[in-house]
Amino acid sequence: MQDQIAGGGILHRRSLLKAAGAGVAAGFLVPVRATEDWMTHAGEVQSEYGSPSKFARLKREQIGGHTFGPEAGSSSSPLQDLNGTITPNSLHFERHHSGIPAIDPSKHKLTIFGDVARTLQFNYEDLLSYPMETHLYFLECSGNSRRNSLARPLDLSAGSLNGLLSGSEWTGVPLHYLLDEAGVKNESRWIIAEGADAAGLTRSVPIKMALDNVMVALYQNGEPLRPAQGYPMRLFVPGCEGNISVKWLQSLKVQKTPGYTRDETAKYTDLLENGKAKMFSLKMGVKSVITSPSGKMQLRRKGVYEISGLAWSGNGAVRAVEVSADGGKSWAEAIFQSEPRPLALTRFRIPWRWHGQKAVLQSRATDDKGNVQPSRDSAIAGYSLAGFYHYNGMQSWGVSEQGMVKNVFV
Ligand SMILES: Nc1nc2c(c(=O)[nH]1)N[C@H]1C(S)=C(S)[C@@H](COP(=O)(O)O)O[C@H]1N2
Ligand SMILES: [Mo]
Repeated sequence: MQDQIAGGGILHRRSLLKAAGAGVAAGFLVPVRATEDWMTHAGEVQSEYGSPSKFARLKREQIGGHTFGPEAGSSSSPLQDLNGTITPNSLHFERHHSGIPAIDPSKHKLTIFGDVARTLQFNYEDLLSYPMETHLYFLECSGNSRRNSLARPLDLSAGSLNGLLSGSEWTGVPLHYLLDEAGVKNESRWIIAEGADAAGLTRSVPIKMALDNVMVALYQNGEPLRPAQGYPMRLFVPGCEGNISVKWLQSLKVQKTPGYTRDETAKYTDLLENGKAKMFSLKMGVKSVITSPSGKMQLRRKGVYEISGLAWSGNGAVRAVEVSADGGKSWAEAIFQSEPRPLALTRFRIPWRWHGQKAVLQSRATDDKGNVQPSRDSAIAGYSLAGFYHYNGMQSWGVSEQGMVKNVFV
């Protein structure tokens, strides 16, 4: 096994190509014939708005158990069925506290008020005429993967467990343009953002962040925001917990202190074991997850597989991802399939040979600030498990001798 570079069957980066080579060459020997139904008659006509192949069977997984009913629910991106780093808009994860409002943009306004030289009000058309910026960013709910902090591992898919995470190209108006125009007073430190949904979700954003890379997002992956993502406009705070990217944004109040709103006191604080709570822990930690092979999958043949996954960090860009197939005893550095960018999803891969052995697949990301993704034990140490947020421990997938892949704790 000269290609093996770490325990449990992790292979050198070129191994998969070599293994694939034989199969691809054989493929050319099969002649193409018009025997299939779809080659015998014309297909569907073109459409106004496209939809995926019915064979691709893509769907968001619904996450139940929300106390206040289905409108206070969420759905997760099917990470195991996607590749690349962009989540299609139709599969972007959703988290709504009071359902999706149907906002008519001609009746919606964004007001900037408080400690400013002048109160400003913008309508949708006004904002469309500002210069915009476009960036690739991830969005992750701080409750993502929280079920891995429970006592026992749940047998769920990668998307079900870790899919309150999506990656998009976000386009919008840099918030500092609007704040400059309003004239923020010197002693101001916080901006309180409020949504126009029935929940009136309200969060405080440090002004330093607001003047740095925060935007009022209007487009997602090239099209106007979907209602579920905040149409007609949302605040987008890169690298931070999803909750602070207030959807259906209707007001920004500039002030000296945080708002200490319901949404950042009763919830979205990190409760510690000693009964104290950390507030405003906004940045998402460095994290990664193997999306294939992953939970609920079945390996159907012995041979070489491509391990593929996503890595990201709220502190900057991902610098490296290591992969283990023997539960963390040995590691090898994965290859980046996509260019690592700050505050965006990065796709990694590495070949792996499975000959029927038991294995535990894990990935561990390091960001360019030197933060290393913790093990599950260190990720939960010191926190109260009642109401856990910001879980960024390593995801472990156990592979049985029969090829069943399952969420495990090691
Ligand atoms: N107004 C408003 N903004 C909101 C929410 C909400 O319920 N209402 N949910 C928040 C939470 S908890 C998250 S994780 C993200 C989810 O964004 P998405 O639904 O576009 O994925 O939006 C945030 N912004
Ligand atoms: Mo969230």
